[in-house]
Amino acid sequence: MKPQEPTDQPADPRYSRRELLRQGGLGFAGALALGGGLELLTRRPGAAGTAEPAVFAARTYRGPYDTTEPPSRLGDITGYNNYYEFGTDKADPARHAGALRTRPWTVTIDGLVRKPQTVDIDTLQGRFPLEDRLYRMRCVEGWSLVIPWLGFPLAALLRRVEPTSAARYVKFTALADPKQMPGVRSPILSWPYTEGLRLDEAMHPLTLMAVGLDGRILPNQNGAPLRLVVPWKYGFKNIKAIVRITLTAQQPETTWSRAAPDEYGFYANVNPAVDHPRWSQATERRIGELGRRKTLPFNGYGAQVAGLYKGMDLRRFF
Ligand SMILES: Nc1nc2c(c(=O)[nH]1)N[C@H]1C(S)=C(S)[C@@H](COP(=O)(O)O)O[C@H]1N2
Ligand SMILES: [Mo]
Repeated sequence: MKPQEPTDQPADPRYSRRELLRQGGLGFAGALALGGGLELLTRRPGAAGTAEPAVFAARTYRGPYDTTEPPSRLGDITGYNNYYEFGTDKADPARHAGALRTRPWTVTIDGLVRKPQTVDIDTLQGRFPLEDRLYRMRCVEGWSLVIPWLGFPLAALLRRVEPTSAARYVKFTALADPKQMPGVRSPILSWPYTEGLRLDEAMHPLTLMAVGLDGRILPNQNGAPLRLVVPWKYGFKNIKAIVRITLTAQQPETTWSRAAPDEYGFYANVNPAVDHPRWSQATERRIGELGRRKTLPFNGYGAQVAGLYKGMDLRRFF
């Protein structure tokens, strides 16, 4: 992951916070949000990522977990991506991920749980009320976006499968299908892509399983049909195209820390005080903005999550 600079584009006024507030009655939009998301998510996968109008653009994002910053331009969120299964260029996922078949799709939840299961994605997402969450995302390469996710808390899923008292970590595994994913045919990373969280991180209310974006079904390039979102960590923790969630006693191996253990740690908490060996992490470029802004500890979520790491040396556990 070498740092790459995006082309700067002016923020699309349609997605500015002020414009969203101006367009819609807040209460009305709020009431619509949940039902609308569910209805749209029952659409065939072909509806994803098309240029259809943003029916639910007047979303409110006033919940306790939402940033008050304006969402990034939708074209940047869906056009500037990291997804090495489809290539290493930022434009590759938008170009190639559309061909991925995301239905039918099953997710296996296993390991140290009382109720292991393999469940169809539509059945799985139908079990939980979907929530809108406007989160910052900071890639380890030094760029960031503000993304309007739709999903459910990972905690809700985990409670349902009943982790045993021996479970201490959660391991996530992505699809690795060389027939559908050209990047998997080359050894740029060890496939399948895997990630992991400590169980308390996984249970934190900010930790989201995303199935949608901007009120619509998740575009393939953003990780359809199921993708992890942990907003206080570097973007590479946010594993896309999840097929398996395994509760473990030991800290799982993760793709990027395996590829370069001195550069990418298991924790990967956003930390402006700990530089990447090859570049500074003190600042970032918000895609769509000119210049750089300061990177915040825990990506600005310190008040909610710093307590998870009390007493830990965050330079050592980076
Ligand atoms: N399966 C998979 N998930 C992945 C990646 C990947 O290459 N493969 N890239 C990660 C990285 S480095 C980042 S920054 C984010 C990017 O998410 P976005 O493209 O939706 O913004 O996805 C993460 N999830
Ligand atoms: Mo990243």
